[in-house]
Amino acid sequence: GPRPYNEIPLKGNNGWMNLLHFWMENGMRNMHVRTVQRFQELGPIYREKLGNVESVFIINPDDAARLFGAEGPYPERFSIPPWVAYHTIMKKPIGVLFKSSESWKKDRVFLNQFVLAVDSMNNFERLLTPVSEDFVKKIYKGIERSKQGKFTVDLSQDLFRFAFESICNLLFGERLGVLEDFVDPEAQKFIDAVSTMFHTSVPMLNIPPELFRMVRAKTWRDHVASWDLIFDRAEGYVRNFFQDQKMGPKVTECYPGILYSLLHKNAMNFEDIKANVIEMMAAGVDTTSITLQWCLYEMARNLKVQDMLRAEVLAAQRDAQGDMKKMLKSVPLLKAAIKETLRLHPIAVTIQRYIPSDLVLQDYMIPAKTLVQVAIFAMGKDPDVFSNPEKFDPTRWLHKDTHFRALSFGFGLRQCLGRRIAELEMTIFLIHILENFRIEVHKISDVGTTFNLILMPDKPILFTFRPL
Ligand code: HEM
Ligand code: 2DC
Repeated sequence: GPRPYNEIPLKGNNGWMNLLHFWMENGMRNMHVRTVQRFQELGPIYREKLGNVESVFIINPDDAARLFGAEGPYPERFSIPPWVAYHTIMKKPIGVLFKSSESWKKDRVFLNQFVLAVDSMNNFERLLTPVSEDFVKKIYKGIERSKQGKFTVDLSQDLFRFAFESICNLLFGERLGVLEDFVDPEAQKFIDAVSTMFHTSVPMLNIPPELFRMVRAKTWRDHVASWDLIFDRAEGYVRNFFQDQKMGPKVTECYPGILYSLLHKNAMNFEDIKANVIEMMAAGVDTTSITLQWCLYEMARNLKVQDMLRAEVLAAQRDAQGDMKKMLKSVPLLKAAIKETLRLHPIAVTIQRYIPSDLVLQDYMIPAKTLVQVAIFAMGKDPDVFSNPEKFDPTRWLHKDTHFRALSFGFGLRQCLGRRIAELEMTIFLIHILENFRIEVHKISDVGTTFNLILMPDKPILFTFRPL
């Protein structure tokens, strides 16, 4: 029979000592590197105790397949303790991100129709294209102002604004205008609060946040302040939406946004809709913007790939004669480039599940309720899974065996709710950039990755844009 659980390789049995070492080595911001090292030391499965969290880590696509095959009808992932603490203590309404069992399922099935289903996607292109067009205009302005026929810039702030403008236009069917020269300080505060909320989550990931709260630690106070701002601003946007509705419902044949269609179905109560809209607003800022930044970076360092992608986009443009929906169907390599970007630079260091029943992995018996983490950052760099893993090669995703290798948005019923939105938003953005500019990195230096709950570049990246 399978080997017992406690024989799974483990380094350091005392979770608190491990955490102490981890802190001293500045390991918290290097969570991703740690997983890679552990697999090298301990093999394809290991256990880890950090503070009061114990889990099993796996790296092989076949093991991931087995895990997701056994996730059951109500898959559950690790809940970020400070997020749960904030929502519980402040009595904030929760959406799919925090719900479980039937109440999660009910929200999720309803939301899927409007956010993830193929039909709903038809409406989104119209709302996303103008945002990308504005972004392109902004870069042209920069080129003009520089008077050098090129523009060198750290794009991270503008990409955050782009992502925020995009998700808000999808939700509310209304432009905020944060890509204009004058940026509404309230919008900027929201964007900054989401980043701070992620950043301040890290120290409280493996230590009960109650401890931080008891000693009134700055981390906890900053964390609370950023969630408060997120809720306050998001509720403000929802309220404005209502006031505008009262002035006269939108009488257009145009799609008025996700919030409108959720409200008009009369299937979910207002509190639940609001909680989910707030989660989508917060989820839609850092994720797509950071991924786009990495994609620009990889294209700038791999000019041959950039040329191939541009050739595909220009050919698609000729065929489609300005019809973006048609174009979106003929850019397979560009879509593969997004997958490839997320392989090398995932947002989530792992995808996790609590297994509902006993499960055998690598011939070890793992008991029900254990937290199992698929280390997707480590998988993306594993030469046994991806040949020449360090190479940015989108073609590896075309016509090859990619079984349980594309996990950047998670898997199954509990996968990313915003997946289709994110993919569409990023594809439309990259089409516009590739049609207009050549992208270079100002200084060729390796940019590393840091763990701010989500993985992100460890330093600013300077891009140079030249008109084609
Ligand atoms: C969940 C990644 C963009 C909303 C997740 C999960 C991952 C992820 C890995 C966990 C999935 C799992 O456990 O299987 C990403 C990446 C993005 C992105 C890589 C962009 C590049 C977005 C956007 C939205 C969003 C734009 C806005 C609608 C959510 C929500 C959940 C989630 C609400 C929780 C779903 C649930 O628990 O049912 N995302 N995400 N994400 N994401 Fe995203
Ligand atoms: C962080 O050890 C590291 O999409 C932990 O848009 C395990 C873990 C659990 C859940 C993951 C989280 C990690 C990273 C951030 C994720 C989150 C699930 C959803 C969230 C991946 C890997 C994210 C960024 C959502 C956040 C929405 C929120 C702001 C309302």
